[in-house]
Amino acid sequence: MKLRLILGDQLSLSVSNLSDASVDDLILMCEVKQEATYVKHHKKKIVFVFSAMRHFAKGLREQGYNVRYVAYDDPNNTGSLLGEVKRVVISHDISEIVLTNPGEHRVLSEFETWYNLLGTPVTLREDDRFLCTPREFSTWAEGRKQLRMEFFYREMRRKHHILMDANEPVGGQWNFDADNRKPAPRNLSVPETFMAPMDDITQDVIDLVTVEFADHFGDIYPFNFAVTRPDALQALDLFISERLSLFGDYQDAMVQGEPWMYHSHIGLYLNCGLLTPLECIARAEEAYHQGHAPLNAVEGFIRQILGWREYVRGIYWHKMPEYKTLNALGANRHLPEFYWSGQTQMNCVRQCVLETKQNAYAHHIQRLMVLGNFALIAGIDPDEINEWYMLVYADAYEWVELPNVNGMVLFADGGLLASKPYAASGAYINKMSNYCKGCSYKPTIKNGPKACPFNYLYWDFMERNAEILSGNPRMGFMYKTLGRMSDEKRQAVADDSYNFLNKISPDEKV
Ligand code: FAD
Ligand code: DLZ
Ligand code: SF4
Repeated sequence: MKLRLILGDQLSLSVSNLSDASVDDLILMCEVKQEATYVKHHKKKIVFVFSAMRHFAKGLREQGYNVRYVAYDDPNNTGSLLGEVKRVVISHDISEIVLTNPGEHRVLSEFETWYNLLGTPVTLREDDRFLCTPREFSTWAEGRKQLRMEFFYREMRRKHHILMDANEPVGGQWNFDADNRKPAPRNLSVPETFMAPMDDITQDVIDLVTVEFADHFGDIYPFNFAVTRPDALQALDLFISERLSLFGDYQDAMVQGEPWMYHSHIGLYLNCGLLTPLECIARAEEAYHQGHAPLNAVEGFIRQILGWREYVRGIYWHKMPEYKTLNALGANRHLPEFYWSGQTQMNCVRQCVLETKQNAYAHHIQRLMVLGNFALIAGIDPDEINEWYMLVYADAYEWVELPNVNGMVLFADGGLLASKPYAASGAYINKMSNYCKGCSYKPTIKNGPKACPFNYLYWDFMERNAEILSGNPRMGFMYKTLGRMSDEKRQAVADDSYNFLNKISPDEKV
């Protein structure tokens, strides 16, 4: 018989190593310490992954497959993927181990050793749930100095014939961002996110995680994530019917007490396999053609999945393992304690951390322009902030987390992914959110004890990295502005930044 190992992010019936599965094969799924603790994942993420795994295994059994499911607290659980595969190989007559390429380089490197360690043939198959293979991406990337997402995205639109009018983009433009990204009006009434019912399987997992992962970050309750494909499809439907039409308009808006906004909240389902990218894209495209959502929203949403999601995965496989070691700006400050506790007077950071803790979710602009922007301009060590992003979000897997952090947020790849760092002062956060109203600092004050730390840290970041960044044509204007600043002003920026950064290092409350 063949052994088919299904990982916690391969929960799709269409996954390639199940495509020719027969009832005579053995399908192995295992909850292992190795995967649950290589970073100390948010408790809610572990509940989500384990419960989704258990539901998926149940579904396979109901279809007649022979499934060996090893629960975390099984006394014989070896704690590792190899250990569990070895137990099967020893006790069964296994002719071949059939795997689908994993989402993380770390796991792929491990799989590649298995034939030598086990002596049983190992076959690795493409993960064809993605719309661009690593090889196709590398072919596209070869010879290009800069790998701009926008050009990749256009090729993906053409290749998959999405939002196309023959050879032209629907609406005559590839990108409608000029119509998007408005701040939220005061009286906005955001619809509730999808809330899945909880069953006994999830309750069992919650009991397990409460005990076994007590020292991990995050809240388990409330637990409303879908853990089955039918529920994940309902979450998608709810997004399409209630939020998609305003997705573009408020894509970059942040409102205190509204963690979900008009985003889709499907990233965790896509990444573990409960939903497939093409079905999400098709539902959005259909909503446009039926007149239920405008083109700026639909194109913007599709670009995230067909463009950004595939593009960051391409970058990951094209550049790993070196990509993980990059630190172009030489950032080396320790991650401040408030990334865990939320205990800071910076209201924007506090709100985003506390929502992350409660929901294992923050929307893109919170991740990028608040939590990421702070890490960038304060010069936080890439390894420490990457570990943080990897463990706090329910949708985090290294193939998507790492390029977003090292490329988009930290500019640690020296500009391979982003043409310039996404650094911003308090003015941006004030424009796009209402956080500043409840803050001890003032976004309009540039220096001194009441000044928004993002203001002086922004200029301090520019000073600190002038050698690397001042030649960047997209930064020219900012460096001209810096050059025109008086010596007193530059000194005030340096002093305020020095004092502030010295306080966060020994974790004083700032
Ligand atoms: P929506 O805003 O509704 O977008 C729809 C879908 O598009 C998402 O579900 C996702 O699949 C895709 N998408 C959107 N933006 C991106 C992007 N930049 N990269 C890849 N896919 C994208 N996304 C993850 O899936 N896992 C991560 O670990 C992750 N870490 C991130 C870390 C940082 C610092 C930043 C700036 C972004 C990160 N993202 C990550 C991308 C994005 O923030 C999340 O995909 C999104 O917030 C998930 O919420 P949603 O499903 O409501 O997305
Ligand atoms: C995220 C995760 C967790 C928390 N636990 C498991 C697990 O116990 N067993 C498993 O097969 N997969 C788990 N996963 C998902 C894996 O970490 C993921 O498959 C790899 O990182 C490769 O992308
Ligand atoms: Fe954040 Fe500055 Fe606004 Fe406070 S004033 S919420 S620190 S941007």
